[in-house]
Amino acid sequence: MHTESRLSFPRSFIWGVATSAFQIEGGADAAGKGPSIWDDFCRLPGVIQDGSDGRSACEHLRLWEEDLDLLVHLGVDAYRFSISWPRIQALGSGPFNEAGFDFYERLINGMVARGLKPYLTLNHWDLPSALQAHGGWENRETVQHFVTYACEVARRFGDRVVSICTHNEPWVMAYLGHESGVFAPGIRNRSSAMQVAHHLLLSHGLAVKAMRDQGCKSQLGIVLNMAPVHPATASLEDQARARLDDGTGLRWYLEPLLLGAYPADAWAHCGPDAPKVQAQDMAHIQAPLDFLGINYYTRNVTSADAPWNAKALGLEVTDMDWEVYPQGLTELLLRLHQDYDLPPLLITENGAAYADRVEQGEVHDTDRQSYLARHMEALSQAMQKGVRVDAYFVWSLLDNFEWAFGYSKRFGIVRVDYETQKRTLKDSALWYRSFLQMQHSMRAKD
Ligand code: GCO
Repeated sequence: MHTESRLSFPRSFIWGVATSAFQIEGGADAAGKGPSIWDDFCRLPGVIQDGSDGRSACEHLRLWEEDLDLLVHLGVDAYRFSISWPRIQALGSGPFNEAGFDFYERLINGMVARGLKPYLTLNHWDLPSALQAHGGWENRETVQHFVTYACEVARRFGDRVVSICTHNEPWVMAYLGHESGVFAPGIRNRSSAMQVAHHLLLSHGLAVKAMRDQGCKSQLGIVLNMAPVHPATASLEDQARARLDDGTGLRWYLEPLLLGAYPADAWAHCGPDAPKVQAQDMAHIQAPLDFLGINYYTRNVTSADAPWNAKALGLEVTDMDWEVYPQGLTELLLRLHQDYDLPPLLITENGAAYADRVEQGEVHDTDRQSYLARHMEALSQAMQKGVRVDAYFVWSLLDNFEWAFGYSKRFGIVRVDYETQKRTLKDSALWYRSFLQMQHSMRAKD
């Protein structure tokens, strides 16, 4: 594979890997931790494909030093991780849990001591169950609890973490959590979903302002999942459908942040399910961003009749059956650059699940390596055309708990044997490592 030679990135570019708390930490009942909505959701029959849960996951709570050493071995500049809110505040309001804070204190200090830049996420979906008992994100009071939590984290860690992201993928929490119900908390109600989306955005804006007002030095922003939406055919129906899906899935989240308003076409489509928005909410949501994180995996193709099935059409797909479509990343970035006045962008997640095989202790995941290389090339193309992107994070460092798919899908560049918790670098990790060595030697020549 000679893709590397076509890749050109600024010397200051940040390379990393990403994980999230619930997917790797385990330690579900560690000292002082409260349950999260994902702990509860996993107990419902039939919702997790392999019947598993996050109780032990990758046991990162115990093995965090080994995992940080892996990051050093890979040669990444940065590590994107998330904090489990119920680990540091069992009920999501009231007293903070010092044992929980100790863990993140050691983890962050461990990164700093190893020369790794910490990129912290406050909410990667594991809301404290106690807040869900009062309506969770549908209840406007959760907004204020989140701001309190954010300010406490920023007060303790803001001097050491490079960046703080409020929410990871609000669309997933709103839509998958409250409309289709395939993710925690498993609610199926469109008007709840719309209200949740609004409260997530509002809590983001208020938290950013509050953290900034208290003098937090970290870069503050949010992470959205994004995909270009293509019509399956040139028919007017398919085109209209694609435009609407772009409105409800992408612009619904992006435009309040950047323009201070919901997109009119998607709003009209809400009908009676439109969220309740109070005076000043939109101004709060539009708080200036130091960065916007983008998680990119695939494109969406929409069709007015049968659902689009990339695999059945013989297109290249990953083990999630998501189409491999690297050019969509270039397209997406160029479109954003053209349509909006953007803050610096970060690619906060990009990666792929494949059904890896272990052969004599090795994993020759050329499919994942090729996926990553082609997406890095697509990123580099957009940057060469003038889009400012400051960082790229591979999803994920480790195989981990892939939500409703449990442990049946492997996204890691490092394999995890869940019986022994042994970590093994896959070929994709070795490739990323040598790519990073090249980047670093170019920097050293300056
Ligand atoms: C997301 C989440 C990750 C997932 C990954 C693969 O982007 O959905 O941030 O937690 O594991 O995306 O589905």
